[in-house]
Amino acid sequence: MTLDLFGNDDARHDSPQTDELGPGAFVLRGFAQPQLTTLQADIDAVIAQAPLRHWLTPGGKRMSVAMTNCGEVGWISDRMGYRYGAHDPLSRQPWPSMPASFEVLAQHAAEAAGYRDFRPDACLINRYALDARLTLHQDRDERELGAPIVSVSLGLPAIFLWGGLQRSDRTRRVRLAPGDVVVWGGPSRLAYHGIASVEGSFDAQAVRYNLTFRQAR
Ligand code: MD3
Ligand code: FE
Repeated sequence: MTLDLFGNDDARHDSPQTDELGPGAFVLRGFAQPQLTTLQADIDAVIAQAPLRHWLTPGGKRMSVAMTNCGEVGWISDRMGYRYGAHDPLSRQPWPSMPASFEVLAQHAAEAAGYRDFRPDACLINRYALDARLTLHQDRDERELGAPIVSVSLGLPAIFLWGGLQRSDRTRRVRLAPGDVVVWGGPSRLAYHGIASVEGSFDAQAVRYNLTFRQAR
C-alpha cells in the first residue's frame, strides 16, 4: 500500500497508483479493491430496500443509468428538476442508512487525496448496463461546494470523460476499473464529467456500479 492515508503530500503525488486529473482531482487506482465483495453485498442490501429506477430528466427523457440512494438524503430527478430529498419518492420512506463500509471507505479515500473531515450525507448508487451513458455534466446540486466528492467503481470497467470548467473545454478519456476511486474537490469541484461507455465482457449479465459520496446539505 503506497497510498497516503496520513497527509504526506509526497506519498500522494509520487504513488504510481495515483493519477492526478487536475488541481484537487485524483484517481486512486485499486483503492477499494480489498472491499469490493463487502461493498457489493451492501449495495445489494440497499437495492432490496430502495430499488434501482430510471429517473426522468426535467426535459422528460428516461435516464439510461438506473439509480438509487442511501444516507440522510438522496439525489432525485423528475419533471420538476434535480434535487436532494430525505425520502424515496417510490416508497415515501427515508432512504436506507449509509452502510458503515461505505462511510469508512469514502472518508479514507478523501483523506488519502488530502481532504480531511469528509462527512458524506448522501450516497448515489448508479448501475450501468452495457448501453448506459451519462452525458457531460457538472455536479452542482449540493449545498456544500467546499466539500469534495468521492466516487467508487465496481463491476465492468468504463470510459470516464473528464473535462474542464466550461462545457466546451476538451475532454480527456480515463478508463475506470473495479476498485478505482476518484476524489475531486477544490478547483476541480465543478469540472464537467460523464461516462462515455461501459466495456463488455464474456458475461452478458455483467453491469457496472458506481457509488458517489457527497456532502449535499
Ligand atoms: C469529476 N457519476 O453520479 S463518478 C454522477 O461513474 C456521476 O457514475 C459518474 O457523474 C459515474 O454525478 C462519474 C466520477 C466523478 C463524478 C463527479 C465529478 C468525477 C467528477 C465531478 C467533477 C469532477
Ligand atoms: Fe456527476
